Amino acid sequence: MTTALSDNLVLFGTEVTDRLEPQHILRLSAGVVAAVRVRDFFTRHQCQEVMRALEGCEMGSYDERFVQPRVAKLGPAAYDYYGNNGLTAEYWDYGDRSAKARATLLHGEDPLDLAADRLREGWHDDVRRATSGGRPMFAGMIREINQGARMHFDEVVREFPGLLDEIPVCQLAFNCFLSMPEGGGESVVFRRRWRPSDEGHRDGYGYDSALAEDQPVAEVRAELGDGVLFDPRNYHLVRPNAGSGRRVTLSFFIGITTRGPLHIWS
Ligand SMILES: O=C(O)CCC(=O)C(=O)O
Ligand SMILES: [Fe+2]
Repeated sequence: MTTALSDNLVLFGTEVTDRLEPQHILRLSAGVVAAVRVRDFFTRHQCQEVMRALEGCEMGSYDERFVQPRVAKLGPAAYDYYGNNGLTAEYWDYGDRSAKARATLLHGEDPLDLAADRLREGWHDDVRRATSGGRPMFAGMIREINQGARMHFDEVVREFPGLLDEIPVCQLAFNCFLSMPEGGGESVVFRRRWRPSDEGHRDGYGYDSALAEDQPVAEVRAELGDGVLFDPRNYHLVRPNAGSGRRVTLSFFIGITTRGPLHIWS
């Protein structure tokens, strides 16, 4: 017997690919890869077009009482609109308005449709909006994180039990980078999931980064147009921008259910 790691044990790394395949999504779900970076998920030209069209669009933000530094976005997150009886009326209303505003940002087309098409190609099956109480949820916010995001996790089945009609066995975060700053803006994913005892180390939506400091970590610096996927049940954070430029993504979660299609929501 040896205590050394066997050569075929898989560690926690980032895979970079030009083409998304079902294997990437399955390896992320199985937890043997930390992140997948798909090069040129959108072309440079498509990103520039969305950014140009976005100039005429007013962005809101996450609830600033909880999310500091401020994170601007177009479109609701379930996180902000979860009441005692599920999603609030504002979620549906703001979701409808945001989807309309987003629907023409890419030469009159919806960048979410493009992202969903690319995911369908990569998954070899359908991509649908997740439903809550029978209603298709909003999916595909446009989010601007320039000053970083604190370490947190996202796990819909734990944070909002009963929200999704179909329970995903695994949740992935998807971010397509429409604009990247000159430096910084890395996504950092730790091989460490939430534990109940972590609640004592929570401040608002963020957790003390010391909780994950000795764990394997993957750091991804996306290039313009890249699509980055990871399992957000692992603690993750975003490093602040360095130098000029904005960090803007098209973002949603992906639920992998025991049936074929992927389910997406924000
Ligand atoms: O923008 C990123 O790199 C990750 C943001 C995030 O927290 C998420 O997608 O869950
Ligand atoms: Fe997150």
